[in-house]
Amino acid sequence: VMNKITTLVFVRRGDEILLGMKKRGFGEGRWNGFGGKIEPGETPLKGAKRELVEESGLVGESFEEIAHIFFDFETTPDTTDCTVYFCDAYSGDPVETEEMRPQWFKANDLPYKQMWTDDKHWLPLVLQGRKLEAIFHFKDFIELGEYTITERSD
Ligand code: 6OG
Repeated sequence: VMNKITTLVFVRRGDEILLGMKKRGFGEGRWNGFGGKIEPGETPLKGAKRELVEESGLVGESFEEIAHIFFDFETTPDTTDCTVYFCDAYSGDPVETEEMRPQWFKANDLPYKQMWTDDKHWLPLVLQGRKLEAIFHFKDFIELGEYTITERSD
């Protein structure tokens, strides 16, 4: 059993959110924030910053931790631990990379049908300013089973 430690960053610009269309690998064909597995010796924050540059070309200057999510799948023994951040200050312009094609979306009109099926349950809450702790049990890589979302008080 492996626990993958990952990060996920949602860059905000006014009432818009930058998402990337994942062009290859895990999550291919879906819009998501930018992120991936952290490297040995790296903190989640450092990993988040590195993945954001690698996948979007943006250098993030402020990160706010907004959620901590566990994902597991009935079809594999592996679990994913994901620390989620908002990034509200950055430099550079989004560039398409081999992994991701970036695009700005209105925060109140995100393409949930082309995102992971958990996102519509928790992203609207963090966009309202809540901080969350959540667990999502997936039946496979598409169908979501049970989940719990709790609000963090800190
Ligand atoms: P690599 O393993 O390709 O990074 N991730 C998920 N994001 C959402 N919204 N829902 C899920 O439901 C996810 N599972 C993984 C974490 C994978 C990236 O995808 C995120 C990482 O940012 C199952 O390096």
